[in-house]
Amino acid sequence: MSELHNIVLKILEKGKGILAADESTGTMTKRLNDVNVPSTPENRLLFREILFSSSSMIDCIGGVILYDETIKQQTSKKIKIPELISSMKSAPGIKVDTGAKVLAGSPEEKITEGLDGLRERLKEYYKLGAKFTKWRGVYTITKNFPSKLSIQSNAHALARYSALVQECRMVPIVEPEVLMDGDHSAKECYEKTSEVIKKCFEELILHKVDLKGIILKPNMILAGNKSKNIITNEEVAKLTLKCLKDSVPSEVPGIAFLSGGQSEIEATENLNLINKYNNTDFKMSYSFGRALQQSALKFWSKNIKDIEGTQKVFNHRARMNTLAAQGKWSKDLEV
Ligand code: 5MM
Repeated sequence: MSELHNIVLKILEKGKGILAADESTGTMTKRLNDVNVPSTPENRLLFREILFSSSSMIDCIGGVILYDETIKQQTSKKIKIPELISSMKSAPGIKVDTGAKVLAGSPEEKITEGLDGLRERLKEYYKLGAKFTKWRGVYTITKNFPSKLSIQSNAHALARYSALVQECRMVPIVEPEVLMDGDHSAKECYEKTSEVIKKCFEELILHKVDLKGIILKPNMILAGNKSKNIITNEEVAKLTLKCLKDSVPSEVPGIAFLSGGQSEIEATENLNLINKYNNTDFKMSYSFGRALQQSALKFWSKNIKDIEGTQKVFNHRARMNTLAAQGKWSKDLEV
């Protein structure tokens, strides 16, 4: 079995998922400001160190996606962050894109940048202990979007990124995120997500990426957050499964969903149903940012010295999602 395939299986073993703690400084500042905590490097580290040393890291979190600032930081006890994560039997990962910028030729859309100098940055991250990486392409749904240009150019970037990452012996997380923003129906989300994912695999294959050594990080199939036609959780799960079954090659070992602005419980409930109905060979887990951290951040902001209390809140969410990744979650466990 290849080294990369092994890393994927280890990250997603026994219902484990991924903690997406790769908020750029701008996003993290917004998250902290929303709960009235000043966004300093020390505070960003403090909150993240609390999460990374929680007990659920050992049995629930197979990998943590870090941001450039965090992977180079040390804990209060002078332990390097990637070492702390590895000591919790989890894999350190790193976001390597440099953000979504205006797409020339279709200025209302975005193209993710970061390919220039990537090979050299990857070598540095590998030395720092990273076992996997992440790159996110973003797509909006409106009457005319996502355009062919945005679908094609983001797929091309995701594939070039993935090939470089595998060359450097790390697992690429391929994240094409079709945003939930808008009044589109679930049917439109299904159609656009299918088109986006199919194009990504066309490019990944063209760039000779080993599909057994990647993790796909897609959105679930949801109606837009301003849509009047909300669908049930059962329908979300069934449409999501149908979309992935039709558009993801069977060699791909693992799929780890983003939460995309769903509430914590909603994301867990949908993941649970996806696993209950899973009729594919894909491992279906989570790579949540907001849906893993929201309540812990809220608690911590009001009890900044209460490390144990914050970890209790985080451990609960991680455990609920690991149960959901095995189709074993139920609402009564949430109390
Ligand atoms: C954690 O948020 C990530 C970083 O976003 P920025 O680069 O904009 O700061 C983000 O890429 C995240 O990994 C995914 O979108 C999934 O996060 P959610 O919150 O949707 O699960």
